[in-house]
Amino acid sequence: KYSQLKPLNGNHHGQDLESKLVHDRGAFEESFVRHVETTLARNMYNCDNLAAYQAASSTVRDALLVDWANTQQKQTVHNGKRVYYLSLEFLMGRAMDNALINLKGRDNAAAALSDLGFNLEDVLDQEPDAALGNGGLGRLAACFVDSLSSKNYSGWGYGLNYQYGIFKQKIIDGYQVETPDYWLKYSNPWEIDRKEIQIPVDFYGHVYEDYDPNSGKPKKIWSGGERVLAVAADFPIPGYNTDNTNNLRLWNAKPTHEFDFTKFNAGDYQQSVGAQQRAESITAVLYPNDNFYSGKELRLKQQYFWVAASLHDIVRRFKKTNKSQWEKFPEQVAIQLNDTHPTLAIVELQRVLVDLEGLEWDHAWSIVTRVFAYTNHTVMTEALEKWPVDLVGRLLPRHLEIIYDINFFFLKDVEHKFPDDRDILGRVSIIEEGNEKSVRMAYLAIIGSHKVNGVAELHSELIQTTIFKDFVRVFGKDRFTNVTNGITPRRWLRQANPQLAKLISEKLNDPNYEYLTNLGNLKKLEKFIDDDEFLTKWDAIKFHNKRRLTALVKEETGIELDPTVLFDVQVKRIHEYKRQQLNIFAVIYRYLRIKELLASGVSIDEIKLKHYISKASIFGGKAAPGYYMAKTIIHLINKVGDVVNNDPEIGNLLKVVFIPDYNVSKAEIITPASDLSNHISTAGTEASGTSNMKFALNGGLIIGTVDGANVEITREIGEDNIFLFGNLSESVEEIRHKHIYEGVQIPETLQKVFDSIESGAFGNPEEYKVLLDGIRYHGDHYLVSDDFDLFLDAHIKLEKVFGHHGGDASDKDHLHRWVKKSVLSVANMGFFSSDRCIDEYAENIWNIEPLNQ
Ligand code: T68
Repeated sequence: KYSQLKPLNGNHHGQDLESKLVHDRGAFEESFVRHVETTLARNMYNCDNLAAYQAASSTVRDALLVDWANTQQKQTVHNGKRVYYLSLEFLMGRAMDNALINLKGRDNAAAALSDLGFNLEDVLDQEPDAALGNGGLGRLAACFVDSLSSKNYSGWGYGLNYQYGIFKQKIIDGYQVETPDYWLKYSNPWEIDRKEIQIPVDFYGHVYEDYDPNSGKPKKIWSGGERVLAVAADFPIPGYNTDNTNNLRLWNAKPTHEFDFTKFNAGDYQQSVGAQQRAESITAVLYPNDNFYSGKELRLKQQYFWVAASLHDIVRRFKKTNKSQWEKFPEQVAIQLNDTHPTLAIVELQRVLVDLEGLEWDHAWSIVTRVFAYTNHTVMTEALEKWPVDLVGRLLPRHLEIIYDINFFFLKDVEHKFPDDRDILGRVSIIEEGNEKSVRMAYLAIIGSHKVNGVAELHSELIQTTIFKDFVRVFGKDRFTNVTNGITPRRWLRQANPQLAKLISEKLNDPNYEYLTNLGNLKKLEKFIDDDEFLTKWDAIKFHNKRRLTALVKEETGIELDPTVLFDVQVKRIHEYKRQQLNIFAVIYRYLRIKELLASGVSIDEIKLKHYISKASIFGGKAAPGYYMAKTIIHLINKVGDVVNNDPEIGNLLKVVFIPDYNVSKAEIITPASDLSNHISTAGTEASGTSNMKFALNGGLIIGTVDGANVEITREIGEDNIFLFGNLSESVEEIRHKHIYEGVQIPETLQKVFDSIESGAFGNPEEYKVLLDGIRYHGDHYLVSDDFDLFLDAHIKLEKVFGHHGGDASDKDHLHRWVKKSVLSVANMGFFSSDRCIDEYAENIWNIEPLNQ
C-alpha cells in the first residue's frame, strides 16, 4: 500500500492553499473572516483582539497543516530512520509569531490584520504561553524540535499535554504566591485533537506465569489492575525556510469507560464513575520542581503513562511497514531520553519485545541498547531520580522484575570484568540498598543506552569523573560524549529582537535572513567593528529594547526605570546553586556604601562620577512551591527593592526590581534589553545554562563563573568580552570540606550586609535567618562567602568599561568600548545555535541524515 504513495511535487491544491494563506493578503483576510464567522461563530462587528488572535491563528494553523500532512507523507514514503525526542517538558511559549516567522508570512499577516483594523503585536499578545516546562530542560526541548524541523530531519517530540502548565507567580507583599495556569481556558488552535489515536495503558495488577502455546516455553503475563487511555494531541512544528513540519505529540489521559461491573455493585456506581474520572488527573498538572527529585507516585504514573503510550505509537508505526523484522528496529528508530524522566521506556521496550513479541532476552536487549541514548542535565545528587522499589513494584510489577533481570545480567558482566573488585558491584547496581531500597534511574538509563551525553564540556567531563565514573570503567570512555547545548536563533534573535536581526541581515547583505540557519555567518560582523555608524545603530537598538523593557517593568511593578542606566539582569529559576542571594547581597552592599558616602557629605553626582555608575538590578524567576529557601530569596529581593526604590536620596543611581511570573514571552522582552546578565552559579553546579547564550546572542555582556557553557562561550567570544570571577570547580569540594571542619569566614563586606539585614533594614530579620545561617553556620554549600569579594571586584572592573556610556557622547572611544564587546559577542555566538546541537546528535548519536527537500 505504501509503495503506491508518491512524494508530492508541490503543485497540488494543498501547497497552493498554504502559500496563499501565508503570502496573499486577500487570502489571509478571507480566511480570517471565515474563521470569525464559522469557527468562532461571531461577526466582524463583534471581534476583539482575543477573537482576532483566534481567527488569525486558525488561519496560520490551516497553512501549517498543509505542510504538516505533506511532511508526514514524505517521511512515510522515504521510510528512513526517525528520531523521537522524549521529554516530560516542552516549554514552547507562544506559537503564532514563531509560525509566521518560520513560514515567512509575518509582513503579510501584519498588513492583512491592519486592513481589518487590528495591530499584529496586540493580536500576538493575546496568546497564552504554552508553559509545559520548568526551565532550561523544557526550553531546550522546544529549541530542539524547532531545529529538527528547520534542518529537515524526521524527528518527533513526545510529551504530556498538561492541563495546567507551570504555575503563575504573583508577588504579594514581597512573597511568591502561586496560582494555577489554566492555559486551555479558550480552545487551543495549535492543538490537533487525535481522538482516534487511543492507546490503553495499564497500572498495578499482578504478574503470573503461563505457557506460550507456540513455543511451549514459560512466559510472563502482566495483568494490569487499572487502565487509562492515552489520547493524542498533535502540535505541528514548522521549520524555518523549509516545508518540513514535524510533529510534537502530547498525550492526554482519559478514562476508558470499561467498567468492571462485577466489582461495582449498584451502590458503588458513584464511586466507580469517580474512579474513572480520576484517570484525567495523570495529565492534569506539570510538577513544578527544577533540579529536584520529589518522588511522588503520581509523577511516576505520569512517566509510565507517557512512555508506554509513546513506545506503543512508535512500535505501531514501525510494524506498519516492517512487520516483525525487529533487527531493523534500530535502523528505523532512535530514541533520545531527555534526562532520566523517560527511563522506563528502556524497560517497556524490553517488555514489549520479550513478553509480547516473544524475542529472546539477549536479542531484545541488543535491540534496546541500540535504540536509546540518554542526556544528563545535572550532577546535583538531590536532583537524581531514585524511585522506591516498593512503589515501582506496586505500580508496575512486571517492570520491576525486568529491572531486576537487567541488573542481574549487568552485574554478572561487571563481576566478570572486575573479579577482584567486590565493592564496585554495590556501587554500580541499579538497586540502591539501604533502609528503603530504590531504583537508580540514571544507572538504568546508562546501562540501557548506547550513548550518554552531558550538555556542556565541563559538565560532560564532570559526569565522567564524579557521579558516573564507575560506568566509564565498565563501559569505556566511548559510551560517554558531550553535546553542548544551543538555542534557536529564530525565536531568540529574529523573533525577540527584530531590529537587531534586521541590522544584521543588512550588514551581512543577507536580505532573506539565511544566517538564521547558518549562524556561523555572524562572524562577518567583525568586519564592522570600527564602523562608528554601525556601532551607534547597534547601541540605539539596545536602547530601544531597554525602553521596551522599561514599559513592561512599569506595567508589572509600577516602578519607573531610567533606560540610560546599566540594566543588570538575573532571570532564571530561583535556586541556591544559581546564587541569586549572592547578587542581592552585592546590591545591598552597594546601597549601604552609597548611603555611607552620602552621609559623609559626598554628593550624588560625585558618587556617579567617582564611585558607582547608575544601574538597575532586574530579577525574575519562579521558586518551586515547596522550596522555602528559594522563596526567602525572592522575599529579600522584593524587600530590598521596597527600601531602595523608595529612598528619596537614591534616584536613578540604584533600582531593584523583581518582575513577576518570568516566562518565555517575558524572556523575549527581557533578553534583548540586558546590558549585563548574571550566570553566577557555584562552579560545577550549572550543567550548561542556555540563557547565557540568549543574552550573548542579543548583545548583552555576561558576568559569570567558570561554569557550564560559560566556559565555551568565553572560548568563542574571547576572554575580553566576558567578566569571569569566582573559585573554580576543581577547588569547590576542598573549600566545602574546609567550611565544615574549620568554619566559614565571612568577609567584612558580606558581614556589613548581614548586619544590616539583621538590624531589620529589610523587614523582620527572623525571615532571613535560614538564609544567613545556611551560610554562616551550615557550611555555606554554595560558596557565597568565598565568591562575594570576587563578585564585587568583577563589578568594579566591568563598570569602568560601561562607565560614561550614555554620558559624554564626545568620548566616542570610551562610549564604544562596551558596544564593541557587545558586537564581538554576537559575532562569535554562531556555535550556540541549536541547529549545531541537532547536527551533532544526528551524526554522533542517532545516526540519521536530513531528508532533502
Ligand atoms: C537544566 N535542568 C540545567 N532541570 O540546570 C541547565 N529537573 O544547566 C541546562 O542548561 C538545562 O537543563 C538544559 O540542559 C533543568 O532545567 C529541570 O527543569 C528539571 C525538571 C524536572 C526534574 C528535574
